[in-house]
Amino acid sequence: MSQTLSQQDPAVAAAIDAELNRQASDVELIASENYVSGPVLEALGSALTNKYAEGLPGRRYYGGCEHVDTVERLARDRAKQLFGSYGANVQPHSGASANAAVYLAALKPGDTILGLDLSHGGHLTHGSPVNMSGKTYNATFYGLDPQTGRIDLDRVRDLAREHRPRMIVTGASAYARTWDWGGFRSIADEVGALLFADIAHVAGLVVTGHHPSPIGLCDYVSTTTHKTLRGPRGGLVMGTQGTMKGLNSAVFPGCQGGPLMHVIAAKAVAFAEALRPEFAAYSAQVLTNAQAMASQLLERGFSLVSDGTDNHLMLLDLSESELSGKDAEEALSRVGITTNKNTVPGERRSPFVTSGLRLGTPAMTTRGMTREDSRRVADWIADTLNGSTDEAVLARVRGEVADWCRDHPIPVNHIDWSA
Ligand code: DSN
Repeated sequence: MSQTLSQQDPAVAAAIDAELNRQASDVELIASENYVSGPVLEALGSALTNKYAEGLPGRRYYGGCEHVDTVERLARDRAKQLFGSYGANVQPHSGASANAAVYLAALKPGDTILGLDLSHGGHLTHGSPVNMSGKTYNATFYGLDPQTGRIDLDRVRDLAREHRPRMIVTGASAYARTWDWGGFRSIADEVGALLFADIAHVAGLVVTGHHPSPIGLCDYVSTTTHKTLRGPRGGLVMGTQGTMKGLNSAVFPGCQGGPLMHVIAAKAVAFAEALRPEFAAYSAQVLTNAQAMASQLLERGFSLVSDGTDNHLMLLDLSESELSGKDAEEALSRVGITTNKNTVPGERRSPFVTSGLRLGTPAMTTRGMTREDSRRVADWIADTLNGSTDEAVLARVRGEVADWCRDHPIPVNHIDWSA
Protein backbone atom coordinates (compact mmCIF):
# COMPACT_ATOMS: atom_id res chain seq x y z
CA MET A 1 0.00 0.00 0.00
CA SER A 2 1.43 3.37 -0.94
CA GLN A 3 2.00 5.80 1.87
CA THR A 4 1.94 9.58 1.78
CA LEU A 5 4.82 11.60 3.19
CA SER A 6 2.81 12.50 6.28
CA GLN A 7 2.05 8.81 6.93
CA GLN A 8 5.59 7.60 6.33
CA ASP A 9 7.53 10.47 7.86
CA PRO A 10 5.31 12.74 9.96
CA ALA A 11 8.28 14.66 11.38
CA VAL A 12 9.48 15.87 7.99
CA ALA A 13 5.92 16.41 6.73
CA ALA A 14 5.07 18.52 9.77
CA ALA A 15 8.14 20.72 9.28
CA ILE A 16 7.24 21.25 5.61
CA ASP A 17 3.66 22.16 6.56
CA ALA A 18 4.88 24.54 9.22
CA GLU A 19 7.16 26.26 6.70
CA LEU A 20 4.32 26.58 4.21
CA ASN A 21 2.19 28.15 6.93
CA ARG A 22 5.01 30.55 7.80
CA GLN A 23 5.33 31.55 4.15
CA ALA A 24 1.58 32.05 3.89
CA SER A 25 1.20 34.12 7.05
CA ASP A 26 4.26 36.42 6.79
CA VAL A 27 5.07 39.40 4.60
CA GLU A 28 8.19 38.25 2.78
CA LEU A 29 10.59 41.08 2.02
CA ILE A 30 13.84 39.15 1.58
CA ALA A 31 14.95 40.56 -1.77
CA SER A 32 16.31 37.23 -3.04
CA GLU A 33 13.20 35.16 -2.40
CA ASN A 34 10.02 34.56 -4.37
CA TYR A 35 7.10 32.14 -4.69
CA VAL A 36 7.28 29.67 -7.60
CA SER A 37 4.18 28.53 -9.44
CA GLY A 38 2.49 25.18 -8.92
CA PRO A 39 3.80 23.84 -12.27
CA VAL A 40 7.39 24.77 -11.28
CA LEU A 41 6.90 22.90 -7.98
CA GLU A 42 5.43 19.94 -9.84
CA ALA A 43 8.49 19.66 -12.10
CA LEU A 44 10.76 19.97 -9.03
CA GLY A 45 8.98 17.09 -7.34
CA SER A 46 9.15 14.84 -10.42
CA ALA A 47 10.83 11.48 -11.11
CA LEU A 48 13.59 13.30 -13.00
CA THR A 49 15.46 13.43 -9.70
CA ASN A 50 16.15 9.71 -10.20
CA LYS A 51 18.22 10.19 -13.34
CA TYR A 52 21.99 10.56 -13.81
CA ALA A 53 22.83 12.60 -16.90
CA GLU A 54 26.45 13.74 -16.75
CA GLY A 55 27.38 15.45 -20.01
CA LEU A 56 25.24 17.57 -22.31
CA PRO A 57 22.14 16.64 -24.36
CA GLY A 58 23.12 14.10 -27.03
CA ARG A 59 26.54 13.56 -25.38
CA ARG A 60 25.89 11.83 -22.04
CA TYR A 61 27.92 9.40 -19.99
CA TYR A 62 24.79 7.37 -19.09
CA GLY A 63 22.11 5.50 -21.01
CA GLY A 64 18.41 6.29 -20.84
CA CYS A 65 18.85 10.04 -21.25
CA GLU A 66 16.48 10.61 -24.16
CA HIS A 67 13.76 12.27 -22.07
CA VAL A 68 16.02 14.34 -19.88
CA ASP A 69 17.78 15.44 -23.09
CA THR A 70 14.43 16.84 -24.26
CA VAL A 71 14.02 18.67 -20.96
CA GLU A 72 17.51 20.14 -20.95
CA ARG A 73 17.24 21.27 -24.58
CA LEU A 74 13.95 23.02 -23.76
CA ALA A 75 15.52 24.75 -20.75
CA ARG A 76 18.63 25.78 -22.69
CA ASP A 77 16.72 27.06 -25.73
CA ARG A 78 14.29 29.01 -23.55
CA ALA A 79 17.14 30.54 -21.55
CA LYS A 80 18.85 31.66 -24.75
CA GLN A 81 15.60 33.14 -26.06
CA LEU A 82 14.83 34.85 -22.77
CA PHE A 83 18.23 36.50 -22.36
CA GLY A 84 19.17 36.75 -26.06
CA SER A 85 22.46 35.02 -25.33
CA TYR A 86 24.69 33.08 -27.73
CA GLY A 87 24.91 30.12 -25.37
CA ALA A 88 23.56 28.94 -22.02
CA ASN A 89 24.33 26.14 -19.61
CA VAL A 90 21.41 25.36 -17.31
CA GLN A 91 23.23 22.83 -15.10
CA PRO A 92 24.77 24.93 -12.29
CA HIS A 93 23.20 23.85 -9.03
CA SER A 94 23.32 27.40 -7.65
CA GLY A 95 24.62 30.90 -8.25
CA ALA A 96 27.81 30.03 -6.37
CA SER A 97 28.37 26.99 -8.62
CA ALA A 98 27.70 29.13 -11.69
CA ASN A 99 30.29 31.67 -10.55
CA ALA A 100 32.83 28.96 -9.73
CA ALA A 101 32.46 27.68 -13.30
CA VAL A 102 33.02 31.16 -14.73
CA TYR A 103 36.24 31.56 -12.74
CA LEU A 104 37.45 28.07 -13.64
CA ALA A 105 36.80 28.75 -17.33
CA ALA A 106 38.42 32.17 -17.41
CA LEU A 107 41.17 32.34 -14.77
CA LYS A 108 44.24 30.63 -13.40
CA PRO A 109 44.85 30.42 -9.65
CA GLY A 110 46.50 33.62 -8.48
CA ASP A 111 44.96 35.80 -11.22
CA THR A 112 43.66 39.16 -10.06
CA ILE A 113 39.93 39.89 -9.99
CA LEU A 114 38.28 43.22 -9.19
CA GLY A 115 34.76 43.04 -7.72
CA LEU A 116 32.34 44.96 -5.51
CA ASP A 117 33.26 44.77 -1.83
CA LEU A 118 30.97 42.45 0.16
CA SER A 119 30.28 45.10 2.79
CA HIS A 120 29.23 47.54 0.02
CA GLY A 121 26.65 45.11 -1.39
CA GLY A 122 28.88 42.63 -3.26
CA HIS A 123 28.68 38.86 -2.94
CA LEU A 124 30.79 36.25 -1.14
CA THR A 125 31.68 34.63 -4.46
CA HIS A 126 33.09 37.89 -5.83
CA GLY A 127 36.39 37.50 -3.99
CA SER A 128 35.58 37.38 -0.27
CA PRO A 129 38.54 35.95 1.69
CA VAL A 130 36.27 33.33 3.28
CA ASN A 131 35.13 32.05 -0.12
CA MET A 132 36.90 29.88 -2.69
CA SER A 133 37.03 32.95 -5.00
CA GLY A 134 39.08 34.93 -2.47
CA LYS A 135 41.29 31.98 -1.55
CA THR A 136 42.09 31.01 -5.16
CA TYR A 137 42.41 34.40 -6.85
CA ASN A 138 44.02 37.67 -5.91
CA ALA A 139 40.85 39.57 -5.04
CA THR A 140 40.75 43.36 -5.14
CA PHE A 141 37.66 45.48 -4.61
CA TYR A 142 35.82 48.63 -5.59
CA GLY A 143 33.25 50.17 -3.24
CA LEU A 144 30.41 52.67 -3.26
CA ASP A 145 31.03 56.40 -3.17
CA PRO A 146 30.41 57.35 0.49
CA GLN A 147 28.54 60.53 -0.53
CA THR A 148 26.21 59.07 -3.15
CA GLY A 149 26.00 55.39 -2.18
CA ARG A 150 26.60 54.59 -5.86
CA ILE A 151 29.40 53.00 -7.88
CA ASP A 152 31.79 55.67 -9.15
CA LEU A 153 33.16 54.44 -12.49
CA ASP A 154 36.07 56.91 -12.37
CA ARG A 155 37.18 55.27 -9.12
CA VAL A 156 36.71 51.80 -10.66
CA ARG A 157 38.89 52.88 -13.60
CA ASP A 158 41.62 54.08 -11.24
CA LEU A 159 41.53 50.76 -9.36
CA ALA A 160 41.59 48.79 -12.61
CA ARG A 161 44.63 50.76 -13.78
CA GLU A 162 46.31 50.13 -10.44
CA HIS A 163 45.53 46.39 -10.07
CA ARG A 164 45.41 45.36 -13.78
CA PRO A 165 42.81 42.61 -13.08
CA ARG A 166 42.42 39.63 -15.39
CA MET A 167 38.68 39.90 -14.76
CA ILE A 168 36.33 42.64 -13.58
CA VAL A 169 33.35 41.22 -11.68
CA THR A 170 30.06 43.14 -11.71
CA GLY A 171 26.77 42.43 -9.98
CA ALA A 172 25.72 42.50 -6.35
CA SER A 173 23.38 41.16 -3.73
CA ALA A 174 22.52 44.49 -2.14
CA TYR A 175 22.92 47.31 -4.66
CA ALA A 176 19.81 49.35 -5.40
CA ARG A 177 21.11 51.19 -8.47
CA THR A 178 21.48 50.46 -12.19
CA TRP A 179 24.60 48.73 -13.51
CA ASP A 180 26.36 50.54 -16.35
CA TRP A 181 27.80 47.55 -18.18
CA GLY A 182 28.88 49.71 -21.13
CA GLY A 183 30.95 51.82 -18.72
CA PHE A 184 32.52 48.71 -17.18
CA ARG A 185 33.22 47.33 -20.67
CA SER A 186 35.24 50.39 -21.60
CA ILE A 187 37.28 50.05 -18.38
CA ALA A 188 37.81 46.32 -19.01
CA ASP A 189 38.93 47.03 -22.57
CA GLU A 190 41.32 49.73 -21.42
CA VAL A 191 43.13 47.40 -18.98
CA GLY A 192 42.74 44.20 -21.05
CA ALA A 193 40.40 42.51 -18.55
CA LEU A 194 37.59 40.05 -19.06
CA LEU A 195 34.17 41.30 -17.94
CA PHE A 196 31.79 39.14 -15.90
CA ALA A 197 28.24 40.07 -14.82
CA ASP A 198 26.52 38.16 -12.02
CA ILE A 199 22.92 39.28 -12.53
CA ALA A 200 21.36 36.98 -9.93
CA HIS A 201 19.37 39.81 -8.36
CA VAL A 202 18.19 41.71 -11.40
CA ALA A 203 17.76 38.85 -13.92
CA GLY A 204 13.96 39.12 -14.00
CA LEU A 205 14.23 42.86 -14.59
CA VAL A 206 16.86 42.34 -17.31
CA VAL A 207 14.76 39.87 -19.33
CA THR A 208 11.76 42.19 -19.26
CA GLY A 209 13.68 45.34 -20.25
CA HIS A 210 13.44 46.94 -16.79
CA HIS A 211 17.22 46.92 -16.31
CA PRO A 212 19.92 47.11 -19.02
CA SER A 213 21.21 43.74 -20.20
CA PRO A 214 24.88 42.76 -19.95
CA ILE A 215 24.50 40.32 -22.87
CA GLY A 216 26.75 41.47 -25.70
CA LEU A 217 28.88 43.55 -23.34
CA CYS A 218 30.18 40.90 -20.94
CA ASP A 219 32.27 37.82 -21.68
CA TYR A 220 30.44 35.82 -19.02
CA VAL A 221 27.02 36.23 -17.42
CA SER A 222 25.71 34.18 -14.51
CA THR A 223 22.46 34.26 -12.61
CA THR A 224 20.40 32.36 -10.13
CA THR A 225 16.96 31.33 -11.31
CA HIS A 226 14.98 31.86 -8.12
CA LYS A 227 15.05 35.57 -7.29
CA THR A 228 13.39 38.15 -9.57
CA LEU A 229 13.30 35.40 -12.25
CA ARG A 230 10.83 33.45 -10.05
CA GLY A 231 12.03 29.96 -10.94
CA PRO A 232 13.39 27.06 -8.88
CA ARG A 233 16.47 27.47 -6.68
CA GLY A 234 19.39 27.05 -9.09
CA GLY A 235 21.97 28.65 -11.37
CA LEU A 236 22.55 29.44 -15.03
CA VAL A 237 25.64 30.60 -16.96
CA MET A 238 25.80 32.27 -20.32
CA GLY A 239 28.72 32.88 -22.62
CA THR A 240 29.68 34.13 -26.06
CA GLN A 241 30.82 32.26 -29.16
CA GLY A 242 34.35 32.55 -27.78
CA THR A 243 33.66 31.55 -24.16
CA MET A 244 30.77 29.06 -24.22
CA LYS A 245 32.76 25.89 -24.93
CA GLY A 246 35.13 26.52 -22.02
CA LEU A 247 32.19 27.41 -19.80
CA ASN A 248 30.43 24.12 -20.55
CA SER A 249 33.56 22.13 -19.59
CA ALA A 250 34.01 24.22 -16.47
CA VAL A 251 30.48 23.36 -15.27
CA PHE A 252 30.99 19.64 -15.97
CA PRO A 253 33.42 18.04 -15.33
CA GLY A 254 35.14 21.11 -13.89
CA CYS A 255 32.88 21.96 -10.96
CA GLN A 256 29.98 19.51 -10.84
CA GLY A 257 28.99 15.91 -11.46
CA GLY A 258 25.47 14.88 -12.42
CA PRO A 259 23.05 17.72 -13.15
CA LEU A 260 19.81 17.98 -11.14
CA MET A 261 17.43 17.12 -13.97
CA HIS A 262 14.28 17.75 -11.92
CA VAL A 263 15.55 21.28 -11.23
CA ILE A 264 16.42 21.75 -14.91
CA ALA A 265 12.84 20.75 -15.79
CA ALA A 266 11.57 23.35 -13.31
CA LYS A 267 13.92 25.95 -14.85
CA ALA A 268 12.42 25.17 -18.28
CA VAL A 269 8.90 25.71 -16.89
CA ALA A 270 9.91 28.98 -15.21
CA PHE A 271 11.68 30.29 -18.34
CA ALA A 272 8.49 29.67 -20.36
CA GLU A 273 6.57 31.65 -17.72
CA ALA A 274 9.12 34.46 -17.90
CA LEU A 275 8.72 34.67 -21.68
CA ARG A 276 5.05 35.59 -21.22
CA PRO A 277 3.70 39.17 -21.21
CA GLU A 278 2.30 38.61 -17.68
CA PHE A 279 5.86 38.28 -16.43
CA ALA A 280 6.82 41.65 -17.94
CA ALA A 281 3.79 43.19 -16.17
CA TYR A 282 4.85 41.49 -12.93
CA SER A 283 8.40 42.91 -13.23
CA ALA A 284 7.04 46.41 -13.86
CA GLN A 285 4.95 46.07 -10.69
CA VAL A 286 8.03 44.89 -8.72
CA LEU A 287 9.66 48.22 -9.63
CA THR A 288 6.56 50.31 -8.94
CA ASN A 289 6.27 48.69 -5.52
CA ALA A 290 9.93 49.22 -4.67
CA GLN A 291 9.63 52.90 -5.60
CA ALA A 292 6.51 53.31 -3.48
CA MET A 293 8.05 51.51 -0.47
CA ALA A 294 11.27 53.51 -0.72
CA SER A 295 9.54 56.87 -0.99
CA GLN A 296 7.25 56.13 1.95
CA LEU A 297 10.20 55.04 4.11
CA LEU A 298 11.98 58.29 3.20
CA GLU A 299 8.80 60.26 4.03
CA ARG A 300 8.70 58.51 7.40
CA GLY A 301 12.22 59.81 8.11
CA PHE A 302 14.33 56.73 7.40
CA SER A 303 17.57 56.82 5.42
CA LEU A 304 18.27 54.60 2.44
CA VAL A 305 21.69 53.90 0.98
CA SER A 306 21.84 56.00 -2.24
CA ASP A 307 18.58 57.67 -1.12
CA GLY A 308 16.33 55.34 -3.08
CA THR A 309 16.25 52.53 -5.61
CA ASP A 310 16.22 51.78 -9.34
CA ASN A 311 15.40 48.11 -8.92
CA HIS A 312 13.59 45.59 -6.72
CA LEU A 313 15.45 46.27 -3.47
CA MET A 314 16.49 48.99 -1.07
CA LEU A 315 18.86 49.17 1.85
CA LEU A 316 17.67 50.87 5.01
CA ASP A 317 20.64 52.69 6.53
CA LEU A 318 20.54 52.45 10.35
CA SER A 319 24.09 53.77 10.91
CA GLU A 320 22.78 56.73 12.88
CA SER A 321 20.12 54.70 14.71
CA GLU A 322 20.33 53.02 18.09
CA LEU A 323 18.59 50.10 16.44
CA SER A 324 21.02 47.81 14.57
CA GLY A 325 20.17 45.77 11.48
CA LYS A 326 19.85 42.72 13.75
CA ASP A 327 17.46 44.56 16.10
CA ALA A 328 15.36 45.72 13.14
CA GLU A 329 15.22 42.23 11.60
CA GLU A 330 14.13 40.76 14.94
CA ALA A 331 11.51 43.45 15.63
CA LEU A 332 9.97 42.99 12.18
CA SER A 333 10.01 39.25 12.58
CA ARG A 334 7.83 39.65 15.68
CA VAL A 335 5.11 41.30 13.56
CA GLY A 336 5.36 38.77 10.72
CA ILE A 337 7.58 40.75 8.33
CA THR A 338 10.61 38.79 7.14
CA THR A 339 13.74 40.74 6.14
CA ASN A 340 17.49 40.36 6.48
CA LYS A 341 20.07 42.48 8.21
CA ASN A 342 22.79 43.70 5.87
CA THR A 343 26.04 45.62 6.06
CA VAL A 344 26.09 49.18 4.73
CA PRO A 345 29.03 51.03 3.16
CA GLY A 346 31.40 52.20 5.91
CA GLU A 347 29.90 49.59 8.27
CA ARG A 348 30.92 50.06 11.90
CA ARG A 349 29.01 47.15 13.46
CA SER A 350 29.93 43.47 13.06
CA PRO A 351 28.50 41.45 10.13
CA PHE A 352 26.33 39.58 12.67
CA VAL A 353 24.82 42.85 13.88
CA THR A 354 25.13 45.32 10.95
CA SER A 355 23.69 48.79 10.38
CA GLY A 356 21.45 47.96 7.46
CA LEU A 357 18.28 46.14 6.55
CA ARG A 358 17.67 44.87 3.03
CA LEU A 359 14.09 45.02 1.74
CA GLY A 360 12.79 43.73 -1.58
CA THR A 361 9.47 43.52 -3.39
CA PRO A 362 9.65 40.43 -5.71
CA ALA A 363 7.88 37.95 -3.43
CA MET A 364 5.08 40.22 -2.24
CA THR A 365 4.44 41.40 -5.79
CA THR A 366 3.86 37.76 -6.78
CA ARG A 367 1.24 37.76 -4.02
CA GLY A 368 -0.55 40.74 -5.48
CA MET A 369 0.99 43.66 -3.58
CA THR A 370 -0.01 47.00 -5.13
CA ARG A 371 1.58 50.45 -4.92
CA GLU A 372 -0.80 51.34 -2.07
CA ASP A 373 -0.01 48.08 -0.26
CA SER A 374 3.70 48.87 -0.60
CA ARG A 375 3.24 52.21 1.14
CA ARG A 376 1.30 50.42 3.84
CA VAL A 377 4.11 47.87 4.27
CA ALA A 378 6.54 50.80 4.63
CA ASP A 379 4.26 52.22 7.34
CA TRP A 380 4.21 48.86 9.13
CA ILE A 381 8.02 48.85 9.02
CA ALA A 382 8.25 52.43 10.26
CA ASP A 383 5.67 51.88 13.04
CA THR A 384 7.43 48.69 14.17
CA LEU A 385 10.93 50.15 14.19
CA ASN A 386 9.75 53.36 15.88
CA GLY A 387 7.68 51.39 18.41
CA SER A 388 9.73 48.26 18.82
CA THR A 389 9.21 48.22 22.59
CA ASP A 390 5.52 49.12 22.48
CA GLU A 391 3.50 45.89 22.65
CA ALA A 392 0.28 47.62 21.52
CA VAL A 393 1.94 48.88 18.33
CA LEU A 394 3.45 45.47 17.62
CA ALA A 395 0.10 43.72 18.18
CA ARG A 396 -1.73 46.14 15.85
CA VAL A 397 0.83 45.71 13.07
CA ARG A 398 0.87 41.93 13.54
CA GLY A 399 -2.91 41.90 13.12
CA GLU A 400 -2.82 44.03 9.96
CA VAL A 401 -0.06 41.87 8.48
CA ALA A 402 -2.09 38.73 9.23
CA ASP A 403 -5.22 40.22 7.61
CA TRP A 404 -3.30 41.18 4.46
CA CYS A 405 -1.75 37.72 4.20
CA ARG A 406 -5.12 36.02 4.66
CA ASP A 407 -6.57 38.15 1.85
CA HIS A 408 -3.60 37.45 -0.45
CA PRO A 409 -2.91 33.70 -0.53
CA ILE A 410 0.24 32.46 -2.26
CA PRO A 411 -0.87 31.99 -5.89
CA VAL A 412 -0.54 28.61 -7.60
CA ASN A 413 -0.75 29.84 -11.19
CA HIS A 414 1.22 32.91 -12.22
CA ILE A 415 0.24 32.92 -15.88
CA ASP A 416 -3.13 32.76 -17.63
CA TRP A 417 -2.28 30.18 -20.29
CA SER A 418 -5.75 30.39 -21.87
CA ALA A 419 -5.12 33.98 -22.99
N1 DSN B 1 22.29 35.05 -0.49
C1 DSN B 1 21.76 35.66 -1.67
C2 DSN B 1 21.00 36.89 -1.35
O1 DSN B 1 20.26 36.86 -0.41
O2 DSN B 1 21.12 37.89 -2.04
C3 DSN B 1 22.80 35.89 -2.65
O3 DSN B 1 23.44 34.70 -2.90
